[in-house]
Amino acid sequence: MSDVQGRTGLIVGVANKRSLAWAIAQRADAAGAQLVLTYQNERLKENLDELAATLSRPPLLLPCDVSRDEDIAALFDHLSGRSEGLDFLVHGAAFAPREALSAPFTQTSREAFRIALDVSAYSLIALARGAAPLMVTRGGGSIVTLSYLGSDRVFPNYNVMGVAKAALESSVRYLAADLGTQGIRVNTISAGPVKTLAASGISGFSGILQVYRDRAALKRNIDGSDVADTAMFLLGPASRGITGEVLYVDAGYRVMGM
Ligand code: 0WE
Repeated sequence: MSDVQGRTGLIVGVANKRSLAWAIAQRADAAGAQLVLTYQNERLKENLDELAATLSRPPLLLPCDVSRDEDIAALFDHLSGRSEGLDFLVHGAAFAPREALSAPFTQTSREAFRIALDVSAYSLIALARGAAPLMVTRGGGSIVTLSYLGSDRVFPNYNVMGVAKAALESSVRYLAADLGTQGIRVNTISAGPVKTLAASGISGFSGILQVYRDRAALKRNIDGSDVADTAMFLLGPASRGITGEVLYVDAGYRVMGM
């Protein structure tokens, strides 16, 4: 029994078993939520099929490449035809072309900038717009997205993703103001670094993990379960008075002065 028990939620951004969106999906499923999960393309669908089979309730799997308006329209067309509406949305999609995460920031191309902000920030606005009417039928809802402190501070190689996360966090505040009148809350979890598949292969990533472990108040790194528990709080009624916020799930890294 929990806050999201009997609720219906859409989770976007599960790419593999190490995705933070997957950690949230597992926890929401265990808590009794009915889930809709999206996959970006047919190659990733096979992955998601295997993961979905491990959940206690079979989720609905739908295609959605968040950079395509047609995909987002088709997703919400499908969900509108189902009548039960939507109680929550989890957005965990992010992408920047690999070269933009290794070359000097001044080398960021117009195309890499466009892709990073489109996939990682604009997609939240488009998905929130689609989800809002379905949430209104349920008397309100909760939207949670995933961010990183690179929005505010410089981390080596995070580069244009930092710019995208700044846009994402600002979008959270504007969406919270816009959708608050409909009883829809919008918040973001700023997670400490986790060795997801997206992060592996980033040069210097284990160095970042080590700096976090050394400096964080709790002297450890965080994992998917830390993020998932905070997500349950933000998705459920316990956080009913919170919107437009950035919650740091970083073992206390950000508050340390040295
Ligand atoms: O937001 C992220 C990762 C996002 C990400 C990762 C990749 C790798 C593969 C976006 N796009 C891509 N594109 C690829 O081709 N994080 C918070 C994790 C992360 O990524 C970093 C970090 C941290 C922390 C990249 C450089 C430096 C630090």
